[in-house]
Amino acid sequence: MSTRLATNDLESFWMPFTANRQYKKAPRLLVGAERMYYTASDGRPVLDGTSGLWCVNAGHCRPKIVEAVRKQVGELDFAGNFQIGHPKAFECASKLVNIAPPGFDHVFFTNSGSESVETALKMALAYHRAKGNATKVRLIGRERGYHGVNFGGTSVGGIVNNRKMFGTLLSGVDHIRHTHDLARNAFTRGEPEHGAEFADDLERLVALHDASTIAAVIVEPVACSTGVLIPPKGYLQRLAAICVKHDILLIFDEVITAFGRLGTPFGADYFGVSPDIITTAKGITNGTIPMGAVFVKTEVHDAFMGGPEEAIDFFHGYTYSGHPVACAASIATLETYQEEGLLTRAAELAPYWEDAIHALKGLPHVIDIRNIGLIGAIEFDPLPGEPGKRAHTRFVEAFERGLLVRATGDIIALSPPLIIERKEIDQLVDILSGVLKTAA
Ligand code: PXG
Ligand code: PLP
Repeated sequence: MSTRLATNDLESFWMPFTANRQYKKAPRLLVGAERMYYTASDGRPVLDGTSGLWCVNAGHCRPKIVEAVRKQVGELDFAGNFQIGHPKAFECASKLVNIAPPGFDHVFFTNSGSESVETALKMALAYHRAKGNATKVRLIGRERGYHGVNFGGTSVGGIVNNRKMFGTLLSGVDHIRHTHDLARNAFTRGEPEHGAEFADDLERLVALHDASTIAAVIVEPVACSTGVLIPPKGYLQRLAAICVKHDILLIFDEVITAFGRLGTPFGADYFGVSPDIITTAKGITNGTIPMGAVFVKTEVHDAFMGGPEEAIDFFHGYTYSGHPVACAASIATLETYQEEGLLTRAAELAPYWEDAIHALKGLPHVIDIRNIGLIGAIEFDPLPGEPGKRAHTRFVEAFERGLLVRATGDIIALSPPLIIERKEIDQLVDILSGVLKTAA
């Protein structure tokens, strides 16, 4: 099979979240992968410092998952789940519930993080309506939040470039402030000391809109896409308490933090905070097959079950909700996580990881280094008038030197597969350090 592309072959594909014209002048192509490494189209190994796009938690092309997909696609390629079903979806849901935080006893399947977010937001609105609180219709997000790219997620999201071109978005949405505070928290190891009081910003919105109009608050426990903003100590606990006080549902968007990224199965476990709804995707199938799932507390689920038994309880679902191949991939993924202890492995590696990436302090233009679980971020002072360029240059240079990182704004985010070994952490930091020392 040819791994080279003629230049004109690149034109048809309008790539997502990409500077298409720039990329196509000097494309970076991946043609294979195994465990911790990609293979680039020129045959070079590239250490995966980002688990693909935060999803390949068990490393690439794991035989058990590959085999489960192969077998399923030849046995039952497709079966829907609208008023009919297939066993793998039930098996997958109950296995997921088994590793979920206490109280989360139902899952609703989707095909992506974006769809999980839309599902959760609609669920929150319908929940209050079913409980007789029909005025609770507002949705609250947070500045710098990322909740996917569909209209609901774009509306509650708080990244300006993801919003500003797309009109008025959903009505009745507001945002609490973000938690980034370099002045007080730069170079903190783990959770920042300062900023629990930022949670009180929700009280400001309650005072403005009245709690009787607010359905839900959605936040990422760790805001990863925007450049890894780690919640200050006590912040999430305080946010949860304010939600309880005002009968506002708390949605944790754990598309990245679920499935072991922080060293616990879910971010909710890590922070000891119990939300009402949890959105997931990515690591649910180790990135092998697109899939998402919304985890729901008993109380939320049961609010939908008050109507006649023959009435549909939630008018929502996707053609591919609970797709057999995705379910097979997910079951095999969960088995792999369990057999190899991957849902907690990040906790063992976290101290080594923390020391390794904080060693980059002092290199040119580095203004902050952040870490939690097996996540890291390095923030650069922006080039005057050219925001994002410094991180992009370093991302390209790292790729040339055999390391895949993710650039977002002037931040490099790191999230290697949870199977990473100490020597590979050393390799990652060595390459990065070489890049940071020499890049323009
Ligand atoms: N919520 C959160 C918290 C996410 O991180 C989504 C929703 C949307 O998921 P889908 O599957 O629809 O993409 C995400 C996805 C990056 C990056 O480099 C992050 C995501 C996706 C692509 C790139 O930070 N997060
Ligand atoms: N658009 C049309 C015309 C459809 O018929 C459907 C599904 O039947 C959809 C959109 C939604 O597609 P999906 O269920 O894959 O999200």
